Amino acid sequence: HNGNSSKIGVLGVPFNKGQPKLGVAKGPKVIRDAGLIQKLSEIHELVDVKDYGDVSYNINEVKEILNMKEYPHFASCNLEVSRNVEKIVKDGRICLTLGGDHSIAVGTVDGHIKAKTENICILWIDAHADLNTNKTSSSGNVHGMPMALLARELSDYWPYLPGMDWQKPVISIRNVAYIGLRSVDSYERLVIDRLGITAFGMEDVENYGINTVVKMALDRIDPEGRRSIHVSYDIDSLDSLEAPSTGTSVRGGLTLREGIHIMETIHKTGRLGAMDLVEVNPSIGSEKDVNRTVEAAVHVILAAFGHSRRGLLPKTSLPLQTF
Ligand code: Z70
Ligand code: MN
Ligand code: MN
Repeated sequence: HNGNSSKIGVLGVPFNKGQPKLGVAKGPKVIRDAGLIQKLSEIHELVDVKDYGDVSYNINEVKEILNMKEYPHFASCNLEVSRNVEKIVKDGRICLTLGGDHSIAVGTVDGHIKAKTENICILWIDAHADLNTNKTSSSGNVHGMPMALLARELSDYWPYLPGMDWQKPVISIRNVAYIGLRSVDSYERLVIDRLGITAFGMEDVENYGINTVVKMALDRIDPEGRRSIHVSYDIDSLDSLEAPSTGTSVRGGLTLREGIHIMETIHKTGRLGAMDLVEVNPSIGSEKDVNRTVEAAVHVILAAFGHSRRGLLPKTSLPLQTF
């Protein structure tokens, strides 16, 4: 592992304007209330976790953009997200960002890129591709657009976006892989095909198994094992039965075991640079549904930072005669 692998910085982004359901702004609170910080610090004795609190922003009065709902909020919030993530990564910590809806990944990826000297790659774990532009989106919801905003190859398909000039440099789509797709819009599908984007849908998880899928994904986006890995984890990648409390749950998704397996594999690379955990919405479903969803999120996060299902050896070994 690299020297930073046990230093974690947690950032909350209670942002809900990338989609219409308000409760997703309470994601950071419910995940923290489940004891996340304490549980992270208990993974093993070398873990050093610092909570940087929640991002707040002042709205910049930029002009509205056609078919991008709440665009001024999106642009203003993501600038602050980027600044905060950049600072946390420069502090030598792996930045764990708790959303909020998935539109905040524009800021988290940007901050990660700006903080690192080496190139980064992205693993986007999601039921959806989030690859719409304002011209192809049928919803106008910006949480369906972050990957299209980040991809260099799609920059010509966007109008000039006032208030987003800070968002540079963007990443090549060749350094991005998807896992978990099962609800892809037709123009997103076209872009995936035309650009040859590495995209593992649920049928690939069935055909190859999750272990092979993660290995193939990493081999494509980080063939030499030298990049800083950004994992953008949408909780709706998990099956509706595992994570019911999310805005757009889609059945037939990843099991929690598959979700955990992905993050254990990422942890073992020693190159996780930043992770987003987004789209947990505690206003959706029953109390039991919310608890189940939050527990799933916590499991996935703990796996990313080295929690082992094999258990830990004791810190000090007792004299043998004790047994
Ligand atoms: C659709 C759109 C989306 C999450 C829904 C849905 C996108 N492709 N993303 N839920 N997390 O509106 O663009
Ligand atoms: Mn998403
Ligand atoms: Mn999604």
